[in-house]
Amino acid sequence: MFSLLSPAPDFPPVANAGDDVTIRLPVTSVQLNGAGSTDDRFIVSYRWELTSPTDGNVVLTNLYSPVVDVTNLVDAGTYVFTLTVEDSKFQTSSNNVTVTVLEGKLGSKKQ
Ligand SMILES: [Ca+2]
Repeated sequence: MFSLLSPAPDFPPVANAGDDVTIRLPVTSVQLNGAGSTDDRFIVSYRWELTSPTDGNVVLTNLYSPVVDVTNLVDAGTYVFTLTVEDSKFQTSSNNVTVTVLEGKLGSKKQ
């Protein structure tokens, strides 16, 4: 039963890690933007992590902000990053974004 005395609802946030990205070597960096994440009140924290692969030397800079800089994507392949956001009521939401790194153009392969 709804009562005016009950606490105002505070719905969970909705994380949005942005669109999937494809880059081609020798480009080894990309910026991911989670600013499209929403909440009925406000989001208090952002956290980015590399979910897959779990090894490697990928570097995330400013991983506790809406926009993260990813560098050192030196190996061609598929990388999955997870953005987790938390609202003022400690409710969380996660969303993945995939970064595909393609080999360089034919004739420019690594030695
Ligand atoms: Ca909320």
